[in-house]
Amino acid sequence: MTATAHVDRFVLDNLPPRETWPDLVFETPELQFPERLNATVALLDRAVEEGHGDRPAIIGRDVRWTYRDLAGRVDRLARHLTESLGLVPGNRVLLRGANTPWFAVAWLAVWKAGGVAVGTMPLLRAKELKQILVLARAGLALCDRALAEELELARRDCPDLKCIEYFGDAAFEAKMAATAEGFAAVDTAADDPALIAFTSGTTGVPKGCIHVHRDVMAMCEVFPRHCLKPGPDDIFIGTPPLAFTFGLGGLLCFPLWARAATILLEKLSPDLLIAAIETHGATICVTSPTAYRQMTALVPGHDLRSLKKCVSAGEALPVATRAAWAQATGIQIHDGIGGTELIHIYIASDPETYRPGALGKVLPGYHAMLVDEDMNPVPPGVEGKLAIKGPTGCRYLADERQKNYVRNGWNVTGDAYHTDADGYFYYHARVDDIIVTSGYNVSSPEVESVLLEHPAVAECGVIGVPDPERGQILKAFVVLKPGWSGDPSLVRALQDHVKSTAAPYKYPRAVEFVSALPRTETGKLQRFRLKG
Ligand code: 3UK
Repeated sequence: MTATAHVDRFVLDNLPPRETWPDLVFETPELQFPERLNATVALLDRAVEEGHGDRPAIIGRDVRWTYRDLAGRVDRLARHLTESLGLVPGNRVLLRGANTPWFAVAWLAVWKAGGVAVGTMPLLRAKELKQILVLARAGLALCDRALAEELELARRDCPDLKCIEYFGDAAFEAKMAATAEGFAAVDTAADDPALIAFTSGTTGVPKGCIHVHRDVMAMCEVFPRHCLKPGPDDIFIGTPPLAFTFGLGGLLCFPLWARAATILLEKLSPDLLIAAIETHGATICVTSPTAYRQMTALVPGHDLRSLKKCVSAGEALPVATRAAWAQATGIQIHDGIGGTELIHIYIASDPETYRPGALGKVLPGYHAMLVDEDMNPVPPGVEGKLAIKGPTGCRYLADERQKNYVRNGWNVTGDAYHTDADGYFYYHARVDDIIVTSGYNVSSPEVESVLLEHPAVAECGVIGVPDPERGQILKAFVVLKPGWSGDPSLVRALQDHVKSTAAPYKYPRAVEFVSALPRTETGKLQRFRLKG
């Protein structure tokens, strides 16, 4: 192992004990990384050296930066961070902003300067920011001026936070313009920490997942290389926040890795996203299943001829959503499952070989198996929990829960699936979202998927509610499409639809019509909030 470049050893010293790490395996040629690796050098500086300097890199509301423009800004900010703000390698920098060009610069500059980026979702409140600041012991924050308020509130209780640098206004632009050009990248080791990604967990203290420079490059060498296959002429667009590793990969690292362009726009609702695809001629869209559902109805009003590929992740992609999108656009979605602990996608579907109802196959570089409670493999067709290992894996920052996630060297994600004889993985649910009713196991996403096939249903969520006779019964919360009214005859029609499409015990005995469903910023349905 080569020497760390980290002068501040906080993250290195708070890695989990070695014996609780997952096995890391680097089997394919593209996963053979050098010992010294800086993600920004590999993704950006190398692109300029290779002659891509004049190609478009980042397109924002009112900017269009080439690779050279972007590299220049990254260098200035990296210089400012180290020379004016005193950043030393290993320091944590809290990052807070919507998806904007300067927010992207912040990530890349922190990496280039050897810092550890701690991304935070734009909607987080002071209380949550404070938790993260304390856990990551961040001394510095780069924050979009528009999101100052909650961070200023959090700051009062965080004496370690010495400095907040605000970007996104004229004062900052002036500061950058006055900073000298060029910056020599910190010569980080491939396994020097580059980011701490906090999980969008629903309960308890957030868990910080440590990822090193090599992990950033490994995520590019798996899903994009083997499945999405972007090229320099592609233009990415989408919604996941850069603070969510789904967005960090899909909207920043993958485009740079491919020497392609990325469109970073704030607050993209489905109607704005579909309009932006058309205006900018985007070729690859990265978003959630809900957004595809909501955009489907809007397709007829738009010219989407530029669009070639679509990525969906974050929660299950129902068969009906995939089919309706394909019908409207001719595009079969790349469904991918990933996680904050693994950094990005490890099982995905390829439009050419997808099977209806299947999530997809394990991607080259990862090994996956389905296991029972005792970590014994289960045969095809039988429900089991996913155990996965590959070039990336779970390393929580000083957290006892490390040993719940890693067992015998495998990452155990908490999701149940079955496989078929050809190695396709069929997603069932998070283990916690499996409902036991009258002794039968039913998965929420499966029933939701069936309900979504009914023409009246726009969105739905299924949970188990206590029942004296059956243990639990299924209850569906349904958002109707315009023009439908939630009366008792529709309740019966929805129940009959489930009974006739799936095993009858899977039908929801209770149905409630609602105007919206609670979702996280990462696009996940919050079923626990439906439980009230
Ligand atoms: C669920 C899915 C079915 C699943 C993520 C792509 O979602 C990401 O990370 P998180 O840590 O959550 C992980 C969990 O979310 N899930 C994600 N994708 C799918 N379920 N089908 C899918 N396609 O329970 C998983 O364990 O928030 C996704 C890339 C990076 C990510 N961080």
